[in-house]
Amino acid sequence: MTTDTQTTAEIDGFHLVIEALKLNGIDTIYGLPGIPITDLTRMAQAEGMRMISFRHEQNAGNAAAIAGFLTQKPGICLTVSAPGFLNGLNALTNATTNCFPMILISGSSEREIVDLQQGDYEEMDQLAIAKPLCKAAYRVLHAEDIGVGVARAIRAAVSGRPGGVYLDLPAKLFAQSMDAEAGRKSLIKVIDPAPRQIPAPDAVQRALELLKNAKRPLIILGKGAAYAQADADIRALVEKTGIPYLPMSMAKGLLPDTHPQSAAAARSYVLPEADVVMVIGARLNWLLSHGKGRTWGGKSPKAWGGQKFVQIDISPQEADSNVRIDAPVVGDIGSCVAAMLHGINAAGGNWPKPSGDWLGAIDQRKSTNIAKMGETLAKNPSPMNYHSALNVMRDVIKGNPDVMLVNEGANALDFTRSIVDMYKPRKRIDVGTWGVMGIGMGFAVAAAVVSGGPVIAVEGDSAFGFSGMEVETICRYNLPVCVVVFNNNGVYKGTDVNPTGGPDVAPTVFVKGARYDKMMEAFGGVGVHATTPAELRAAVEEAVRSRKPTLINAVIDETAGTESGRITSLNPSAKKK
Ligand code: FYN
Ligand code: ADP
Repeated sequence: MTTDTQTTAEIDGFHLVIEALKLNGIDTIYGLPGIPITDLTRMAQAEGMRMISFRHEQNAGNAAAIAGFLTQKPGICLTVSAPGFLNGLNALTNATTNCFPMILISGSSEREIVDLQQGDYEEMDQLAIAKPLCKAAYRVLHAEDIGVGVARAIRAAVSGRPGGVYLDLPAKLFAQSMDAEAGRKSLIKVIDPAPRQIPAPDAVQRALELLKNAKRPLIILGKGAAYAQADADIRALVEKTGIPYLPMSMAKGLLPDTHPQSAAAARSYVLPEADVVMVIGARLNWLLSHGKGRTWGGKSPKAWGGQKFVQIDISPQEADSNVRIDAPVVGDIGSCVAAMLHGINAAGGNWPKPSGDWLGAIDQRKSTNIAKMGETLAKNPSPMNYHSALNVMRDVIKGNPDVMLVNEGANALDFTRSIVDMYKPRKRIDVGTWGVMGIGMGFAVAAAVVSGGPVIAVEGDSAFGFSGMEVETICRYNLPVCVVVFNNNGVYKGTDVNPTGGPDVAPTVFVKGARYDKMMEAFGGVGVHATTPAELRAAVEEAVRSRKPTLINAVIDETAGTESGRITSLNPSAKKK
């Protein structure tokens, strides 16, 4: 459909923005209409873009961010000024922290009034506020600069280490008009937005030498490796070297979790014991105990110490951020892994396999942990607990490996990560680097929009609350999303009591016996109240089959779970208990 402005000799700012995005292959906007961008949302739809409207900008922002991760194109989030912008900013910052490419486009109030602080409608210096919280931030004041503004935002989001970009578009810009031909000529189709970065041959050689001489090598795959979409080469690198690997949470499925070289079930053994660790697209941050040891769940295994590290990363500044990196390999993961493979192939059959002792010790740990897990999963307690419920989810994902799995919570996150095996790359998306709650429904919407296939969101009842209103969005767009709320009546558990005996419940406790399923029914979706694994199984399988928006209120024993899940060590009060 073509609108009036386009057929005349003039083109306005609204249409230049839309055309600039479309020219760069961007076909979807996640956002929320309002002043001054309501017409932009209407016109984008009229011009054939998919406009997914949310109920809160943070969820739209999370959707855009994960769409960026899944597609390697910047996800676009569109918001109104000041408060809407701030709501979206949370997701933009989270995207930047997670290295997801995203562009937050916000309308803003009149510069002249904002800069003199004269009290405009939704007055705020948005550009200044966004700048320290994202990878790059730009403002466009003139219609003829829209092409450059969008091009710069795209390049900044996807080149090098991906991240979040803020694009500030003042209200006046949209109404500006210019000669249509000149306007279209001013738009830029970005050539090679994320140029390959080929690693230096000597850096590759240094890394190969270190690996070759390792006695107890280990590979850690992070979400950067998943983002890179170099799946076949990564698998070949792991298999040709025979090195055991550990997937970070969103790298699960890069190789199937059932792969014999997966050391996931021996995590706390392999991390301190390895002598050379090759980290591919993961940072040695808190999730890897800063490369130093100390771990989780109240355990205190020996510090790592003495390991040598190879780190493959696109950011030259990442190496040495926590511990010495003996062989940094800087470049895009596709090129780096290809170069490493080339070196390994060149060694022909002479590439040494890791020692039998090392592999045997890992296998032993794995078998013990897997057997222990098997026993726990086989139990069928009443009421249902995390394990008996997740045993069902594990089977469903095994039977439907293309389903996208969204996961957030504390125990609901930790148990799902270790119990539910993933079989394909980029099928598991979760709380990421910050361990942030609230990504659930935004991620679920985008996963359904991007993949076109079924999505299951395993949600703690607390985590679900942060984005729960988007079940209306799921119903409105009729998305094949099945939300499973693990309902144990509270944050961590539902058993805390107010020590004063006063009328208020404890801060961690919710309404007991809440029926989250009714929320989905309110908007025309399917709601199911499941109290047994059999009921849960039937409901999830039906949701995946029917593709109807579904919310299953899975009632979990309110005494199940531990405070802070597996990261008790970060919670002073849990440590004290
Ligand atoms: C893993 N494990 C298994 C399996 N997979 N056992 C049997 N079978 C299978 N398939 C074992 C694994 O060896 C560990 O046991 C244990 O299960 C847990 O595995 P996990 O989850 O990989 O390991 P761990 O130590 O919890 O990982 C640390 C972590 C993780 C920091 C990477 O906890 C994490 O990602 N946390 C994020 C938490 C978060 O963001 N929370 C949100 C905020 S919650 P052992 O080897 O015996 O240790 C707000 O309160
Ligand atoms: P995880 O949370 O899974 O451990 P992180 O988010 O900590 O992963 O790390 C991802 C790393 O991957 C970042 O250091 C980032 O620079 C890097 N990265 C992202 N994309 C690429 C890419 N295409 N090539 C190389 N490195 C990448």
